[in-house]
Amino acid sequence: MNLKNGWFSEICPMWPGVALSLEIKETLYSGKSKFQQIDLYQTRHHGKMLVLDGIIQLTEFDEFTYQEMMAHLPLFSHPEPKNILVIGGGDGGVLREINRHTQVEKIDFCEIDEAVIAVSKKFLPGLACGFDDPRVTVHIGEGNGFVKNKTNAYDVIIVDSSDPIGPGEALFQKSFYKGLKNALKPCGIIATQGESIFMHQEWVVTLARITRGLFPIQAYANICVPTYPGGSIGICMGSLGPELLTPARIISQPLQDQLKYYTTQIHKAAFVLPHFAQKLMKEA
Ligand code: SPD
Repeated sequence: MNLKNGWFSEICPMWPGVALSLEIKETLYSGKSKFQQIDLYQTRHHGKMLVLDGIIQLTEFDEFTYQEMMAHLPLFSHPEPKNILVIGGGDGGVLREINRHTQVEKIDFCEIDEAVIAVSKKFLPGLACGFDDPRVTVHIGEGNGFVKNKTNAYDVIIVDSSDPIGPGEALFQKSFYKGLKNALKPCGIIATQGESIFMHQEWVVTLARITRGLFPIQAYANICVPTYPGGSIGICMGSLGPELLTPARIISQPLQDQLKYYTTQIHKAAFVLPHFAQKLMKEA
């Protein structure tokens, strides 16, 4: 049981021997969907928190760091992103960020668990605010199967998955990445949840190997997320054309004013890795 004496502790075999604990004021929702246990807590100091199968997906305190970078890094790396696919991210945070891009014309949004969308719409309106945008089409189903039927369809694909245990597992396999590549237009870019350089080095290396084998340009970006294991998480990126390390377009002032984390400087800095992580990437 991860809720004890008013504290939630995130205990997971993927990061043995360490647990982040947050003080809970109230459980707002707790239920089992077809795929996973969904819990929504009001924490005492970090706003609301979404937990799937005992693992923290987001807190209102720091969700902007992850959602902004997952969306704006690939979208600003692409010279003209018009057709976008999002797999996962049923809370809607990444979608909220994509919707800020006025040149985007069409967004396919594929989420396996419609209950996550429903709970987020009810309890996290600050995140799940983009589903009614006329550019968005929601597909409920498995991401792997969805991309298999797509060829030459998207400028940018973003995979906002949970960890590679439970429903997210298929999204960390080479066959899935082959499907992503096939679904991209010739100059397309993918950005996938890339785990932590401190806590999940095997996964970071595995994803680097997979993407390097499939894409001419590959990179790993680091994001600070205080409530994720080790305080950071990565984005694994692959590109069929555009450079990734510097943005293809400079952000406009009105869009910059809406954001809290992403800037042109943060875009470049996110790819600057500590020496041990550079070595990991080289050896991958
Ligand atoms: N260890 C948790 C990783 C969760 C990544 N996905 C979060 C979804 C937020 N939109």
